[in-house]
Amino acid sequence: MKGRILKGIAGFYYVDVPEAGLYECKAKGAFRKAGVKPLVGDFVDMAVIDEEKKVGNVEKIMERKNELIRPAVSNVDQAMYIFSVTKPKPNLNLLDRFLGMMEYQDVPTVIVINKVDLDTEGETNRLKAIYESAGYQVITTSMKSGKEKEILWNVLKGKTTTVAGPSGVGKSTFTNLMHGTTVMETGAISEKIQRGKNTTRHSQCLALGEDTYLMDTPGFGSMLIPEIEKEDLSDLFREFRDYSPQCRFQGCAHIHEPDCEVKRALEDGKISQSRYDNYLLLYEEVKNRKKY
Ligand SMILES: Nc1nc2c(ncn2[C@@H]2O[C@H](COP(=O)(O)OP(=O)(O)O)[C@@H](O)[C@H]2O)c(=O)[nH]1
Ligand SMILES: [Mg+2]
Ligand SMILES: [Zn+2]
Repeated sequence: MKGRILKGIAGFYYVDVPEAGLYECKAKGAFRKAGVKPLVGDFVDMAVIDEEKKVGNVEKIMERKNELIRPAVSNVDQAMYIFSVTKPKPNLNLLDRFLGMMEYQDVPTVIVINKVDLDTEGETNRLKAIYESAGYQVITTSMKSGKEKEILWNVLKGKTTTVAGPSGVGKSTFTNLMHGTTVMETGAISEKIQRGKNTTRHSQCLALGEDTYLMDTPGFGSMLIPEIEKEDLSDLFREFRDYSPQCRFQGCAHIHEPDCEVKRALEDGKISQSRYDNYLLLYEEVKNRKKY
């Protein structure tokens, strides 16, 4: 039977088979020998061992569309980064790190600014402008009111989306809101998975509907992918790529070099100061990072 790994804990993989339900599976020793580790998000072939107990074996892992490094999940179509206009206050440095990581892994990202009902200073529009001009889709919403439910659902529909963002911004509210629009039978699956939740947080995939999945992954945190070199960083700020080919020096870091088009774009207001400042911070961080 064909299914998808929605969760993995301590050597067990929970495989969702449409129509048939959720199976607790072990992976064949052959995978271990080949150095392949099944991932949350994998599409697999599964053999039933005990239908009553819903126990099976993962026989084959289908070719992956992609594989994220951290968190280790596969077959992700897009990322959604949620933050709130206030309560908690936005941390754009965290957001820019996240965007950089997703650029590095070629995962398109949609930005959601939540709690616009609490905005009294036009902060939402200021933030939206920064990221739209950087080339990102930005959705502003108040999850509490459920107003933009349709818009959000249309972004998710037919895709696997990994959701990230600081604590308290409304990620769980979002997940619940999206669950509300789903077909009944997937509800039971996600409940079963939720019940298995323990203190260590694991990545898990939530089936919202046919071909529509949310990935709830811990550990995006504030890290940068270790392989990123300072020379790579500029390309991870997508709007910089519009200007960097015209810099006088190849490999321009856009910091002290003369005739730098990125800095010119900054002066002209085409690149936002906040994005540029975070680039500088990350550049220093990567430069000074200890090599192991
Ligand atoms: N004012 C307001 N509060 C919200 C909104 N969305 C979520 N919240 C509240 O923010 C708090 C944190 O939400 P939660 O979904 O648990 O955030 P998470 O930590 O990212 O999962 C809860 O008390 C929610 O009710 C919103 O659009 N406006
Ligand atoms: Mg939550
Ligand atoms: Zn430059």
